Amino acid sequence: MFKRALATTALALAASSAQAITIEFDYSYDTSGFFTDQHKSVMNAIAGEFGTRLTDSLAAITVSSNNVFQPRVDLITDGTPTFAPSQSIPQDTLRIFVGARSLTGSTLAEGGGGFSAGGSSTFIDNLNNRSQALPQGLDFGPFGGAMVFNTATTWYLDDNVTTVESFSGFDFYSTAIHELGHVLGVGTSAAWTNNTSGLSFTGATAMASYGGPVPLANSGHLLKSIDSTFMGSLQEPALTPSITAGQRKYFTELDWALLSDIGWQVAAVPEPETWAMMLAGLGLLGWRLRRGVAKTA
Ligand SMILES: [Ca+2]
Ligand SMILES: [Ca+2]
Ligand SMILES: [Zn+2]
Repeated sequence: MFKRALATTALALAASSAQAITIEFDYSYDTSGFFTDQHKSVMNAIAGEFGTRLTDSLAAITVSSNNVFQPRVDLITDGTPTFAPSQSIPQDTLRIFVGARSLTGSTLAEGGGGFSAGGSSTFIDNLNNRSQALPQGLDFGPFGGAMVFNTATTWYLDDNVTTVESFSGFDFYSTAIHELGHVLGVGTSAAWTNNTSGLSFTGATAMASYGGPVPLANSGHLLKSIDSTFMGSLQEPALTPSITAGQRKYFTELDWALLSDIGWQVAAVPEPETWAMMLAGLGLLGWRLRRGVAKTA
């Protein structure tokens, strides 16, 4: 239903003048071998899409013998956490550790982030906001985070996520962009909390998009009955609590507005053909709560 032919009009690549974010997915802790080339292809498409539309400026994280940063690579809250070795992250880069395990109940995946660190206050401050505008807590600037997918789920792996076909199973792309929203701070950051009032999100960009305070289903998700738009078509946002088998959900304008309100610089809505290029990867070469997305019957 979002299938579109390439337009014949000339296209200005407006996004190319902005500073793109590099999204690195780190598979080195995928010990179960969940991520096949098909999975990685979807993740690469997402890295292209989000890396191009997020136009922020993130300071580098540079570790030393005194300044230690160990990203958390699991999202397990009921066991011993696993941290990666201390590591630096280049400027304008987000490093997201991805893996899979059997998740209980109806949870399809979880996303969030955390780390263990020690060092100077300047170093620690930079881990928390990567030189975003002060005061802290309004402009979220993480190192990246972690995402874990349920190995027990029957996933649909689309070899071209710009087209929607009939499918069974749960859409890996839709689930991954939902979790990426959490990694980027939706429901998991002080900037998010500071823009909520009870079960309403009151960030200015989102309110302008929705037409008033945006109703939430819980502290980290939009109400499922909300509609926004993707490429001009009405769609349930990506950041509602659940998705149905056979359902594709793209990141709607309201989802992007949430990111804008928690401090991300977001490029203008791309033309459909630009968006397709971004997905093809051609556009441009503290502890936070974990959040899940559930499946609906
Ligand atoms: Ca497709
Ligand atoms: Ca920012
Ligand atoms: Zn969620």
